[in-house]
Amino acid sequence: MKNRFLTAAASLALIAGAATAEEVRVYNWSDYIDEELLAKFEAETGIDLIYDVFDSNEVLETKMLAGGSGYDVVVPSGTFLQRQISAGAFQKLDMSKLPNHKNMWDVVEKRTAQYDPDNAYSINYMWGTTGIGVNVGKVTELLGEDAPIDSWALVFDPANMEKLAGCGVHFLDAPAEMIPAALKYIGEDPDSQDPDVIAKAEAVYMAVRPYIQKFHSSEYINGLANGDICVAVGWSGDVLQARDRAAEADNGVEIAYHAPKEGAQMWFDQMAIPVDAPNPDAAHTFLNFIMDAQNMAAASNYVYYANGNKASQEFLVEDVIGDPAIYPDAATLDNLFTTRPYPAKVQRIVTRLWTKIKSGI
Ligand code: N2P
Repeated sequence: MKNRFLTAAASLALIAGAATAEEVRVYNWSDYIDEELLAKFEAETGIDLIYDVFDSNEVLETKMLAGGSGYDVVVPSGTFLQRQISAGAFQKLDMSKLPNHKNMWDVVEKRTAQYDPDNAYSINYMWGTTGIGVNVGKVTELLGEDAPIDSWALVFDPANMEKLAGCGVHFLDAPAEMIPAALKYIGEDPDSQDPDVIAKAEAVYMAVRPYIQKFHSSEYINGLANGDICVAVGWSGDVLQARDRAAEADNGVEIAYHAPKEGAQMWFDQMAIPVDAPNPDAAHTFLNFIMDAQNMAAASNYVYYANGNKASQEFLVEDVIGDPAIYPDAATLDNLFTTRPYPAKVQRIVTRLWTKIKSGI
């Protein structure tokens, strides 16, 4: 019993030390990191990492606007980040604590500056597209060899959806991406903030609503991989993870991802530090760890999303850096669009419309 010999002051210091053991609380998207990196962070820094996940920008935004989330690092997409910066939800990054910032990629930084001027509040974690994942075998069995798996018509044309309904179709529960996709399908500006244009999405959804099994933003990964569903409107890397899980299970399920040819949304998920983060120092340590070239490459190699880190590129596997669905070539890039945040009044209209679409009445 060594501690019997400790002085009272030393014991108190120990207790205080235990109570203030450094910890960092990170709130990131689900299926978005190699968990070995989390253990590596703790081993390298001695900081306890509490890692929670979400699958909806709206859920994160509610926490950010309410304040007091208790998180040190959060990961909104660009348009949401922009709105939350305006609301004063984040603190400026202290670049002196981020030596690995030199690894970031100017091509992505130019784009993210649209949401966060000078990239003063955030770093890019990953970026990707919103498109369609299919079980190739089932979809061609139901729609024939020329099934339009690379077109929004697959999921917005009721004639296709009627045939697909039996094998299971999931849509993302992400109005800021799903409304623009429907507008793109009917040839409208996907970035429209005009309530009359936005209203046109209602008819597109109502025509296929009976055939949508579920609106959910993360279950589709396993759903596709297991063969429980055959189509999902989903995020690029998530669908590619489903493809991998199916291949690992060796269950005969072949999954493919397409950013639809009519045009697909490109988004940027940004790591930022809430203004009331309990431990901003540890938050910076986490961000700096993530911006290490090898760590960032390990994350992308695991989740099949592109990142904003130039130095990581030499460590990316060919399956990632060489896949235009992940790192788009010029032709693919040409077909991608971005959106701006909805102003508050338009956002209320979008939220109401989405609730109506989901309820189907
Ligand atoms: C990760 C999904 C992140 C992409 N599962 C959505 N911005």
